[in-house]
Amino acid sequence: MPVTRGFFRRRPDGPESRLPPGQYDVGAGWPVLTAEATPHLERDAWSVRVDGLVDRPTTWTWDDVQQLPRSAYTGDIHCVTTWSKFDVTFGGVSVDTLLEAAGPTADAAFVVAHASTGYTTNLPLADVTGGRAWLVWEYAGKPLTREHGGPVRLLVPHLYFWKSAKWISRLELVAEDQPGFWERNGYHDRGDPWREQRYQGDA
Ligand SMILES: Nc1nc2c(c(=O)[nH]1)N[C@H]1C(S)=C(S)[C@@H](COP(=O)(O)O)O[C@H]1N2
Ligand SMILES: [Mo]
Repeated sequence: MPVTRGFFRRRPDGPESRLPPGQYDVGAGWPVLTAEATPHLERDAWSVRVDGLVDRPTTWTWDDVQQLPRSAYTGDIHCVTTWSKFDVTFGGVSVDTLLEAAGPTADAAFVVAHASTGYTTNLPLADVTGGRAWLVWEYAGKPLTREHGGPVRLLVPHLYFWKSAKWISRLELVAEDQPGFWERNGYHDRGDPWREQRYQGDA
């Protein structure tokens, strides 16, 4: 996408830019980035559990999440490998809906998102509440494909995309931040693209 990249590079990164610092517009494609083998996970075999520091540990199956109020995200996503993708649309359920049911305790301050494959990533609780995080099973109106985390993945689009765990199976609420897979390997504990929090030690 040389034309698009040139267009954005002529503009300084500032309030007018849609691109966080150090990012480029990947265009129409959607790269697949996975540090593990893509699982074959049938919808009927999938479930997600919200547990840890909650009053009511709760498990939802595929049929269960279909009964919840639908919530969609349309906007941009940003990968730490420097691609950003504009105007993507995901459909699913707000993480707020799941947390309201499970009832985080007063001590809950962070979340460890677990994938059924073993991948983990850590997030401040504040980053998955307030309408900023979803469990999604649709992309552009179609079922989310396996390689992109289907049947259901986490979506936290205001943070770098490694925080959006594919094949989500569990949200564990904890009191202290616990680095996940990439965070133990040097990536930032929060990962805000606008503050360019790529690596441990970045502001
Ligand atoms: N379960 C799981 N989730 C994951 C990963 C992974 O390896 N396993 N990779 C992360 C990384 S580093 C990125 S950039 C995004 C990539 O999502 P995509 O392949 O749909 O573009 O998924 C994130 N979620
Ligand atoms: Mo990534």
